[in-house]
This record gives sequence, structure tokens and C-alpha cells, in this order.
Amino acid sequence: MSAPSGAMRERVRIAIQKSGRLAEPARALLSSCGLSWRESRDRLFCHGDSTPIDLLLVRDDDIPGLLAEGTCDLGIVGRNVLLERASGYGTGEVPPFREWRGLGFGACRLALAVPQAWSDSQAAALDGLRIATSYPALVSQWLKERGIAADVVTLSGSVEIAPRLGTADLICDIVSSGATLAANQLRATDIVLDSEAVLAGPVAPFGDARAEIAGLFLRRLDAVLGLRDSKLLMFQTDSANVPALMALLPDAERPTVMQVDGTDRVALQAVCRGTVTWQRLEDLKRAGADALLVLPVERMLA
Ligand code: PRT
Ligand code: ZN
Repeated sequence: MSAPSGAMRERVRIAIQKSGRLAEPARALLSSCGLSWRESRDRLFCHGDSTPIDLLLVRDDDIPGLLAEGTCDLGIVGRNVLLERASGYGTGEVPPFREWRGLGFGACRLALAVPQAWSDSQAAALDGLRIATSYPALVSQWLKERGIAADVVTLSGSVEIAPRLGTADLICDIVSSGATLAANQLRATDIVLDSEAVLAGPVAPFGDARAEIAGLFLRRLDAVLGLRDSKLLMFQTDSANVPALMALLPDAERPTVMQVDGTDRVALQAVCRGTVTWQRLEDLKRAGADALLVLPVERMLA
């Protein structure tokens, strides 16, 4: 399955989480980029059907290492996992991977959390305290940048119970809704990192056929990401109303205005990048638009 790094390759391998929070959204995103795969029986490797892009299904924590050793070319992983591994490289060493794109799902924060009973001043004086975390490199770097001399206690799981067990005074963990912290009588204080799923890839460009394949994939990905909230807006109006209506559509891209035969009415269509709410439609109607239609945009190749 693995190829020695540096070997010439004619296919691109993308590592994604096998199961877990990022598994389904990652697959859905890749599918919307037109990728499809033949499922293999062990489901660790899926051969790309329509494009020379294969999938490697792995644990999220393994993705930075697989990128570093060249076993995979690209990966979809939480920024928290990617940067934790990158922070582990010593000064003067450059990690061979980096974030290529933020993907807009899997949003969470790596945050310090203290027992709810602590006062704000207690939570602000961390010198000499013990912080339990699964992200020792990121937390150590954050403490160092602020000149705080706290001890980092590395735990691989169940970080949130460490203060109750007495193995640490506070924690630094991934928070999304905050329900887990609340259930453990903890409250978040500082945010160490804002995270989401990211596309990670090598720092150096590919020197073989993978460059073209990855380029094609990135163009499709950017189109998909750019269209996420986009809608095609269509309406008719008297031509005199067009300037006032355009002022209500600052996010409309290159609108097309067509004369309706034999009248001074026009039909207008534009892709809007922002959300087209009922409120916006009502504002447009008041400014003279009628026959308003809002349609989803599936693909766009500019
Ligand atoms: O098996 P594998 O190692 O691949 O999966 P995993 O269990 O290590 O990872 P997984 O699937 O739990 O998370 C994958 C990625 O999802 C993480 O690296 C983050 O980038 C992202 N993510 C987004 C989260 C959360 N939200 C999240 N809430 N990862 C973990 N959590 C945990 C959090 O630590 C807390 O304990 O979920 C719990 C509930 O969170 P609250 O705040 O909603 O209660
Ligand atoms: Zn994991």
C-alpha cells in the first residue's frame, strides 16, 4: 500500500478519517468534487474510479505522520491534530506538511477550562498549576508565548475528569457545544486554537503527475467551497428600478440583465454569495422586483 516517499506516482492518495466526526462530511465533500471510489473489502484503501485519486481510511491522529512519510499525498484532518504534530517539530525543523484549505466543517475550539468554582483571578494565575491535555505541544507553545510556567500533564483521553481525580488542576481540551465541560463542572476560559477540518498537503510542490491531479482537485474544491452558501437569484423589474435593486445586492456577482421583448422591463439573474433570506426578498420586492426566484447552485466553473 505504501510507496517510498519521493517515488514518481501517477495517482493522488487522500487520507481521511475511517470513522468519527470527520469521516462522513469529508467523504461528502470529496464526492461533491466529483470523486468516486470502488470500495475495497477491507475498506482501508478505496481505488478512485472517475479520477486518479484514491482514499486511505485511517485514524485521524495518523494523518500528519502519513503525510510526513509520503504514504499519502493529501489529508483531511482537524487543524488541532495537524498543528499539534507540527508544533512537535523542533526549532529549526520545518514540518513537511501544512494546511492547504479550511473546509468549514468539524468546527471546535481547543480551550483551557477550569473548575466552575474558580474565580476569574484564580483562572488567570496559572503559574505552578498542572494542565491536563491531549495536546501537549500546542499547550506548551501557548504557555511559552505568554511566559506562564505551568506543568503540562499529557493524557490520551478522558481529560475532563482529571481535575476531579486530582491528576491536574485544570484542562485544555476540544470544546464544541460545551456540554461535556458543563457536565464535569468546568468552564472554558482562554481559547488556545480555533479549529475546523482542513485539507492538509505537502509544503513542497509535487514533482510528477500528482501536481496536475492535485491542481484539478483543488480547482473543483475551491468551486465547491465558494458555492456553499451561494444561490442563483432571478427576478423581473422595470428597468428604472435596476440601480436601486443592485444596491440591495452587494454580493451579486456579474449580474445578467435581459430586456423583456417589447417592454421597458428587464429580467435579472445573479449568483449571490451571501444567504438570501426572506427579509432580503421582501426588501427587493419593495424596491420593485417581482417574480422572484431563488435557486440552489450546484456547480459553477468561472
Ligand atoms: O478514531 P479516531 O482517532 O479517528 O477519532 P477520534 O475519536 O480521535 O476523533 P473524533 O472523531 O472524536 O474527532 C475528530 C475531529 O473532530 C477532532 O480532531 C476535531 O478536529 C473535530 N471535533 C469537532 C471534535 C469535536 N468537535 C468535539 N466535540 N473532536 C472532539 N470533540 C469532543 C470534545 O473533546 C468533547 O469531549 O467531543 C466531546 C463533546 O464536545 P461538546 O463540547 O460538544 O460537549
Ligand atoms: Zn483520534
